[in-house]
Amino acid sequence: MRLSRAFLPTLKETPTEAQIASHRLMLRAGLVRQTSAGIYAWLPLGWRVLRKVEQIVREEQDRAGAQEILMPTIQTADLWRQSGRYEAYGPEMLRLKDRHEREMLYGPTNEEMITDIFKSYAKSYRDLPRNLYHIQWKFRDEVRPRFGVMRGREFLMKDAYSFDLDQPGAVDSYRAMMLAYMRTFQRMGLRAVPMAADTGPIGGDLSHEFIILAPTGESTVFYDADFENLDWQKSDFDSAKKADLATFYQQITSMYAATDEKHDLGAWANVPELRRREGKGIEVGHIFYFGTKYSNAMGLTVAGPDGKPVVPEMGSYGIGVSRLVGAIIEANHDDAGIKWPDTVAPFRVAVINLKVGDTTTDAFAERLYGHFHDDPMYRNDVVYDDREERAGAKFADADLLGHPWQAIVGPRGAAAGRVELKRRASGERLDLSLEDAIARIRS
Ligand code: 5CA
Repeated sequence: MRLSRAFLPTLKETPTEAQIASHRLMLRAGLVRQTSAGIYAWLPLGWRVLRKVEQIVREEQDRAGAQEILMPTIQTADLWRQSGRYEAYGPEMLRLKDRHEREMLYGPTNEEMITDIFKSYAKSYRDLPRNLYHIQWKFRDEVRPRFGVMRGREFLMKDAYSFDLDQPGAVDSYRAMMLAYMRTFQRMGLRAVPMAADTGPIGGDLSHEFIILAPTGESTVFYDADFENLDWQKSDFDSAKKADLATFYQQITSMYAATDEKHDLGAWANVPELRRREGKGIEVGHIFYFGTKYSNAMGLTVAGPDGKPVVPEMGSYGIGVSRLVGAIIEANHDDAGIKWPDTVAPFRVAVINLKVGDTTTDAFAERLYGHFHDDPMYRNDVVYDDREERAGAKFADADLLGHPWQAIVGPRGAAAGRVELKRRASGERLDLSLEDAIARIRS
């Protein structure tokens, strides 16, 4: 993508309505545009990030054995009357009427709908276990939408729903999702800590919140340093194997993790001093085991192995996909702007031409841009700053937008066949030949 032709609007001034870094940066870097309170349009840069975050979530759900579907945003009130949540949900639910005066709503979550769909097809214990998920916009009429996409009214959520024959099966499904979550957040360059949590209006008796660590997070957390060190991508845990899931769950729940309110000084003292960490965090995911709460209410039964009807055990598993974009910025920024982790960056590489119009510089920069642009693996991931702008303005924009690799081409370097390669996250700068710069980015 050539910046001279792109719609990537940035703001010079710091927007006054934004109270936190990610909200400020998302507005300044032109990721989103608020269209009404708590409702946002995603501009090209933000949309690219949102899709990358969504794709990582999708790959890890699939890997854990969940299957993707897509349910609608609009639901009928009747479904929610069956579970008793239509009245109970209160003013957070956006209620609508169609032209026939039928009561509808914009879905805040989908337990009722998925149970109703599953009920239409599942007949016997052989149809279990199953886990179905979708990634869809939700609406919750929050009293105080704030912090940009972190607490919106319309927001993108991944919600998965598991159906099992019995309680031990449901616990395995729950553990498989927990492992998937650890892998998901780590792939986005985040450090996540699961915390035993209250279940709230979703109901149930086993629940964890996933808090990602960010210095500007809202809640204080106490946690074991191993949460920073363990590599869940390389871990041998197999989400298809019950024994692996049990070992994983044992390992993860034996590591200390608590928020402010639940901090247990007895237990904290038992954590070796070198492994005690205190930090700030943001909730990005929440998982629940709630047994037969919805299957009972919605009349879901299947024939068990002995022919007798069984009410399946369920769980639901949410990730705030749009919130994650804000949370990733909270965890990765400085005064100059965003520092995207490579896996979610809108563009992995930026080629910055410092003297557009100079024949040697143009030719050299075009060669570098062309190299990545001609490669299907990189074509969508390279941006070329070919604007007729001052060098200072280009550097400032590149840092604000947070491109992980910035290949800077000036007239002197171009004449000598050299590129200045800057790593946004560390600030490291290297003076390299064109070939070495390419090799470095690709490694
Ligand atoms: N049905 C369950 C799990 S599928 C559920 O709705 N859980 S939840 O209420 O905890 O929401 C799941 C995730 O959505 C939260 O962890 C949070 O990351 C995100 N989320 C919730 N409310 C908002 C909001 N107003 N704005 C942005 N993200 C939100």
